Amino acid sequence: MSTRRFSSPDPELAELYSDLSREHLQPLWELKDLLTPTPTVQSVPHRWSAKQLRALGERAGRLVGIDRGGDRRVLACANPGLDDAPYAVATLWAAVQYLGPREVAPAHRHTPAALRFVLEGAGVWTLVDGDPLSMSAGDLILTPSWTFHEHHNDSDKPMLWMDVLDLPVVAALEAVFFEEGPSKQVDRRTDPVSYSERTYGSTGLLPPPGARRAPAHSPLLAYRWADTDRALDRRLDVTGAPAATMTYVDPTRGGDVMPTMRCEAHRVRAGQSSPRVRQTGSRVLTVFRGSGIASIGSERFDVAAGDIVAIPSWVPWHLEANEQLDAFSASDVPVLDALGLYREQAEQ
Ligand code: GTQ
Ligand code: FE2
Repeated sequence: MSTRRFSSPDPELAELYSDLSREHLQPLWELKDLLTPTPTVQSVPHRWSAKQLRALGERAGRLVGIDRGGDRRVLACANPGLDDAPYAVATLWAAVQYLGPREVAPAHRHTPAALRFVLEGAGVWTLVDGDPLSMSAGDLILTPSWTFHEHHNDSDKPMLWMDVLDLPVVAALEAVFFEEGPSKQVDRRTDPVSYSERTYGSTGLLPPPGARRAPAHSPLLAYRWADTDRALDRRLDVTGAPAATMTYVDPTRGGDVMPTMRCEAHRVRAGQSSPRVRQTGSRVLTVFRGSGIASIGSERFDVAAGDIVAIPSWVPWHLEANEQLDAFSASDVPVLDALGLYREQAEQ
């Protein structure tokens, strides 16, 4: 067992390299592409089409029981640039989860944090530490790090949504833990509205600080489409701009909803474009309504509702709308920000 051995035509150097290798040392002067002028980005721009995601999700629903593969029926977006890794971009897992009528995905928890953005349908409840969060089209649901979560489809129709997890980040930090849930939990699905929303879901109003929870993530765990829709409308109204982006925030801190992921809602007016930017950090974006083009680097993907696209680090991107385009995106920006590594640049 030795580390990589470098070669040289100079016999003395060759001998040095051989001895270095035996001692598990490598000479920096022979190491190329380590400190690059701009980021080396392995993942590539990519689009997963809603049509395929839905059709393949349904097929998996017919063929594969919920008890296979970690009690979740999930198809992971695997970026073609990342070899065989099941990651949509370098730092984010993105997937579609298919839950058939009356099916239950039982409780578990893990240190990677997750979020769900519901693309269509209604009738599923996610219980987060027992708190029942209903899931409907356009809603953002958080299942932060180490919270128990289980999904129940109480309806007669299958449902499909997008999951995003910070799994690649937590795996790189070698901090992945997983635990099965308690087999018996109090089921509060008869609660009309979650505790989380009743406590933290009134815009601009919070209980006294002493009565609040102070977890490392937003204590508000559900962000409803009606609120997002209104916020985007008002923003476009106020700015008169061709496009608007709104950031989902923790109402108690005003910061990102979870320490590792930023969530944003985007709206582009019909026939208009969002500003072209490049940013450090990776992003996955899904179209909620409308259609248009996701221009990512030199790629131009036609996109429509339910499509998922990968936007790798430092690749310029923007959206163009045919009819009004609404989209949701999640990125690792809070991580880059916390480490002083976030950069953003307007592009042509
Ligand atoms: O719903 O609990 O896409 O644990 C990947 C891992 C979803 C989930 C995923 C998970 C889940
Ligand atoms: Fe999970």
